[in-house]
Amino acid sequence: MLRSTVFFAALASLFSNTYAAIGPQADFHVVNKVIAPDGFSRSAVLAGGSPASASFPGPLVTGWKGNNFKLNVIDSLTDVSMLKSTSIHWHGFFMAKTAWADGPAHITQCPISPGHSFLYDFKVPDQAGTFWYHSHLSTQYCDGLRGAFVVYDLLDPHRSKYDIDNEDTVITLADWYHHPAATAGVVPTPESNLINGKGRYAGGPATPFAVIKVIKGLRYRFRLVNTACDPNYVFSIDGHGLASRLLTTIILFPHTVIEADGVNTQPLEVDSIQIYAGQRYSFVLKADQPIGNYWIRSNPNIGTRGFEGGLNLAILRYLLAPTRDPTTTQTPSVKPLLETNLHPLTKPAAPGRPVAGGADVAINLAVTFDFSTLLFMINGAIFSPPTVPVLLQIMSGAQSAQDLLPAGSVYTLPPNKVIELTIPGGTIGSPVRPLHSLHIRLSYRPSLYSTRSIFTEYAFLFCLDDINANWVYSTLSPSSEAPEAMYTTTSTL
Ligand SMILES: [Cu+2]
Repeated sequence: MLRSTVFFAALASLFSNTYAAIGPQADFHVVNKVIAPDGFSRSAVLAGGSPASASFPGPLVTGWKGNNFKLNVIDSLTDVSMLKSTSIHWHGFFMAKTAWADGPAHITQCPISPGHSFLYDFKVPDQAGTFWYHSHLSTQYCDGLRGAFVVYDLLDPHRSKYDIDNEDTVITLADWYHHPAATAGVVPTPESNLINGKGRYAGGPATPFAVIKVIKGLRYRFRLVNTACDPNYVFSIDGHGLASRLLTTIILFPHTVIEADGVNTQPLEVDSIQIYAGQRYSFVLKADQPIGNYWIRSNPNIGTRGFEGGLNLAILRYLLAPTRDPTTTQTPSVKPLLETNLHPLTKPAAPGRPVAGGADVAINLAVTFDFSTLLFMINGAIFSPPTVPVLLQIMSGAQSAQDLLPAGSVYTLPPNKVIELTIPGGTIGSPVRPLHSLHIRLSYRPSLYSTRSIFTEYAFLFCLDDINANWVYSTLSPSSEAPEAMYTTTSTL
């Protein structure tokens, strides 16, 4: 068994897409470069292990559970049409005791100015799975600075379910804009949507599709990452959903979700995945169909939808298949991913009583959007970047939340307590049908809680004194959800 796995892994590496990864220790160059991922040339903000290799998406960062990541971000930006400072957020990591390395500009650090560097030095002791990174300075990530980040686990409990899991099984989805974010309008519509950095726009040239290569008979762990600033996507692969499974065999699981946002889940069979900005899913695809080419589809909710003219498509190509475009057709999804059907593989211990109101402290976070100012608010407070980052304000002697800027965005939490957050849905940008991703962070000292809302996302920075502090995060109607569903959400942020 081991020998055959090694053989197939070697074979797969020969049939690879050469997607070079960096990490856990690496220089991370941030540069301006003109690229045309959809056939339209524009200047962009890109990252690379070297200035020459800077690309969109940025380099895949990889490491192992337990690693100490040391990512030295070197700002060499020069293009004044976009932000020249930068800051990078490593999305999904708990950053225990290294809140300073979390990346949100004006919260945990000053932006890195051009000509300077900043070493993000953090440990990942107890997390594994699929993550990502992006600029966390205003809207800069929409100009290109984003990529995937995978933490492998030597003891992955799902390891027996797949044969191949490498750089080539990472699939990034992204929106792409033809104008720099600063001049693109308040809520711009993406001109195109990219799969692994390639795509087409309506009326544009017939640029090459991204090609994902597979070998018949192997099982692939694909790691799907939505790095978009805005859209969500309905992702599917022709011929590899439940429908085809019924036609072939009932033993195989061609499209099985096993991880959501860095948390192992109980296997869940699906035939399409709707994925929102910031979300990640691992799914196992069994390459069990006739050797050939199959369309990979990523239909956005905004921008030019559908697949006319090659939009929102990539190719799944079997080894020995001819090098030509697929002719496959989409079959209706009969088993889409429903997040409420996802459950953690191991049931976490529940803090407090896992019901609404079962925590020591309950805080309601009402997200609203002011159409006159075009600003998001949380409990009526907008986020305006303070001149001194919040973490630095604390280190400079600020003692209470009331002393911290921005006013109205910082909450005091007692240590060693269970905190329940309720984030009502239904408004623009709220968690139900979210427009943007939601970040919740946990770290330890001092007692601080801040919220932000800037254009694309909300972030919550928690600092508690107790390493064993647990979190309850509940949605609008927590009582209707099983506790483990609540905790899937809790632990995936
Ligand atoms: Cu993020």
